[in-house]
Amino acid sequence: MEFRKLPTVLTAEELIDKIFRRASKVTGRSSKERALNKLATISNVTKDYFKKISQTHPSYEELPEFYKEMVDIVVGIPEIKKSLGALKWAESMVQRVISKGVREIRSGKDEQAVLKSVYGRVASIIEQIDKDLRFLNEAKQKLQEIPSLGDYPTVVVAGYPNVGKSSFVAAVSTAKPDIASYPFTTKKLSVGFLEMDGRRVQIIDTPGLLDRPISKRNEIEKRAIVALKYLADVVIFIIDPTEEAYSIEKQLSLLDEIKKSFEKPVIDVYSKADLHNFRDRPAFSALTGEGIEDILKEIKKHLKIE
Ligand SMILES: Nc1nc2c(ncn2[C@@H]2O[C@H](COP(=O)(O)OP(=O)(O)OP(=O)(O)O)[C@@H](O)[C@H]2O)c(=O)[nH]1
Ligand SMILES: [Mg+2]
Repeated sequence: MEFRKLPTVLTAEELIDKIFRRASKVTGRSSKERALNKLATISNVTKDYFKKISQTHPSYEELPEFYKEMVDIVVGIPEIKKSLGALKWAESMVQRVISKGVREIRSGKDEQAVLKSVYGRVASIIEQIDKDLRFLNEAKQKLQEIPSLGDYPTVVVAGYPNVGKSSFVAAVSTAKPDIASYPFTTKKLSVGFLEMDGRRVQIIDTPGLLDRPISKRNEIEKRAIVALKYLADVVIFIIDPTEEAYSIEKQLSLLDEIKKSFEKPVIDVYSKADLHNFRDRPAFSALTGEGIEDILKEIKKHLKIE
């Protein structure tokens, strides 16, 4: 699925401008012919524009579950459908106004008067869907945050905020996620790749999760949940035992919750090994590189790449 190909959507004002600018360039041998040609242009430009927008949206019901749920989280499938429906409505209204204008000109009505009235009515129809056009443009921007995934063995990295998930993903893969010293830095899923014995594996960095029920989770946390639910072949659960931001107890409770909810293999590891001496589970440091090889081996075992 490629949401990056969705086109920018013009506002009503921009679209009206575009349509009438195109119509203004139209010529004809007589005033009547010119007027008819203008109407044909308005009809075509509008039709093509709406078609371009609708056709680039996928059929949402048929998307694989991961994408369907992501679209619902980031924008809402019913809302997108409603706005696409509004475009369809506008399109048929515009065509009706044009047909009427064509009939009137052919039956001898003053073409300038007809044109003026058609312009007014077309503009008013498009203004009525301004909200929908703006919504679709915002939706395009948000949908672009949904990563395109390949059909590769997949590692999902999860844990509390600020524990070093993004630093791990950056250390082992091609991904360049945001890393910062404050919690909730990562707000969307990002995908990187690594080679394991010549095989491609994808690794997904997720936003930090707090230990709380799903019904209390916000839109950003839900992205992590969806990745765990649909994408993970194996989960790397990162625990920061320095307790700088969150207690080990809370982190372990989240680990438990994840193990119970998703029934996926989970490898739980300590991060920031350069700052502490806990070694009752694998420990790594993204800073010094200590322990990273061992964790990659562990992943390989779980993905049965050997
Ligand atoms: N000393 C040390 N600091 C680290 C290590 N890994 C990450 N950090 C620091 O910990 C902070 C958080 O790192 P991130 O990788 O952004 O953590 P995150 O889990 O992705 O955080 P969120 O996206 O907010 O959930 C940053 O200031 C990092 O520089 C490490 O191995 N050693
Ligand atoms: Mg992060």
